[in-house]
Amino acid sequence: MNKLPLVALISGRGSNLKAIIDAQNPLVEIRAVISNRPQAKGLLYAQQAGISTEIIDHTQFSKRIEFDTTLKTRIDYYQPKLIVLAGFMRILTPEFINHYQGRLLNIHPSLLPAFKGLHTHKRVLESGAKEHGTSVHFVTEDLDAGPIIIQARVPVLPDDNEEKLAARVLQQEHRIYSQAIHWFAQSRLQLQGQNVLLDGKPLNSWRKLI
Ligand code: NHR
Ligand code: GAR
Repeated sequence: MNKLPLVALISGRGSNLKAIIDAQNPLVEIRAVISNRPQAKGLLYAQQAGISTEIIDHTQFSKRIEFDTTLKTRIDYYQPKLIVLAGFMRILTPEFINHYQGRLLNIHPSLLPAFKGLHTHKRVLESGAKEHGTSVHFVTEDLDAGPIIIQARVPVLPDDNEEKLAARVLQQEHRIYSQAIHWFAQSRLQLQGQNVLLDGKPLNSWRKLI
């Protein structure tokens, strides 16, 4: 069987990476994990699993494009068919994004298009919203606005704080990221312009929400 070669980009804790590793999907081969932060805990999960790791410290680059060019060179060394952002915290330049058109995924901690950007849990709590969640999307130039593949929702509870809410969302992240990767590895998932196709058919909103 042909395994899907994958490279994961991380910046920190790496719980999404761990969930992908622990899923042990026989269709997926994680070729490398690259972090922009030397101290990222997620690197340890990769090392424990015998996966190659690299650090490309963004603070060592004066321009975004230089960081992105180096990152691209290192990613391409592993010849991945899929690149996943797993808690990766650097905005990527259009040149980088275009190079990986249709094979770059991100998991974002909100029900997109609501709450793009950073600090989503805090902002959701402040907004008084009754529900929250997470989305996996294809990455495009527009920040957190690429076509959505799959979402999961969670309730916001009366005694929630940022930590409790984040933990509830995170459980769902681990589930839906593995699902999206599995679909991609089965060659069932495709980006066509602004549409996501599953089995050749556009995904409509109720099929995205699980
Ligand atoms: N790049 C592009 N072009 N498009 C997207 O949709 C991207 C992206 C890079 C990362 C993840 C995203 C998220 O899920 C992501 C999506 C970082 C920032 C950010 O502001 C925003 C969104 C996301 C990731 N980063 C700061 C920056 O200046 C740095 C913050 C830090 O280092 O802690 O790059 O939310
Ligand atoms: C996750 O909640 C992920 O959705 C979010 O950061 C966390 C990373 O956790 N991503 C972003 O906010 C991207 N800007 P992890 O390192 O344990 O996977």
